[in-house]
Amino acid sequence: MKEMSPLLPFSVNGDWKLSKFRTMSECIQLSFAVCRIGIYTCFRALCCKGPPPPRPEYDLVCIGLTGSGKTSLLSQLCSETPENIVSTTGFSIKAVPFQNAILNVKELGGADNIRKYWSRYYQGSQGVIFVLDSASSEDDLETARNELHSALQHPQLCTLPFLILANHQDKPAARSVQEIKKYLELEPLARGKRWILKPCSLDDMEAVKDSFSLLINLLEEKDFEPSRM
Ligand SMILES: Nc1nc2c(ncn2[C@@H]2O[C@H](COP(=O)(O)OP(=O)(O)OP(=O)(O)O)[C@@H](O)[C@H]2O)c(=O)[nH]1
Ligand SMILES: [Mg+2]
Repeated sequence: MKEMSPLLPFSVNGDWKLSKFRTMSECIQLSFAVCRIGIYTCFRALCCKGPPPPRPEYDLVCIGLTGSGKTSLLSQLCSETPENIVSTTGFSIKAVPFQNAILNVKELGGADNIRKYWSRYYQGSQGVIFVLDSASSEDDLETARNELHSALQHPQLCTLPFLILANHQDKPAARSVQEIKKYLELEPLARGKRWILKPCSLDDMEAVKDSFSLLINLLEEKDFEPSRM
């Protein structure tokens, strides 16, 4: 016992050091394992990520009298410079990108001599955008109403969602959306159909984008209500 007693503290101290060493090495191993998992996860995220799912595409037709602002609105939505916009002769097609869909919009020129050919270009449309100038003369508004009624009743369009944009709201003479709604006499013609009537102007493109998002919801058959404003 006399010989053992000096060794006892040394032995306890040695075990303690050994266990401390083991704990430290386990910690280091654990840290390496965590790092390996982290690096592997980052690598997978960066290198093995597949392409994002394709956005659905919809074919739309955009109509409205000349000067109502169809080309201007569509150009802004495509982030094109608004300069050099001229009256559309015939038609023009733009792919308008949104976060959850791509809208292939066929704009038909709204001049008197072009409107009679509109219906030839309706085939294949999945939705309709009708643009009107809220500050136009009574005569022009009446013409716009007649054109809208014809479109709502056309066999190739009558079942499709409609987005009606009461544009030029920035002008002092612009009628309110309530006045326009009354003037357009959408009831009972549009009852049971999917349509949205929204005020807008070129200087508030966020509101225009919101209106298009509602149209996309209708195209996706989400959030269906027979009519809304
Ligand atoms: N103040 C104002 N002017 C607008 C607005 N939207 C369009 N305009 C102007 O209206 C004019 C006609 O616009 P367009 O985009 O060419 O009209 P459109 O409907 O494409 O006409 P067509 O191609 O002939 O059928 C342009 O000078 C535009 O700058 C708006 O909200 N407010
Ligand atoms: Mg145009």
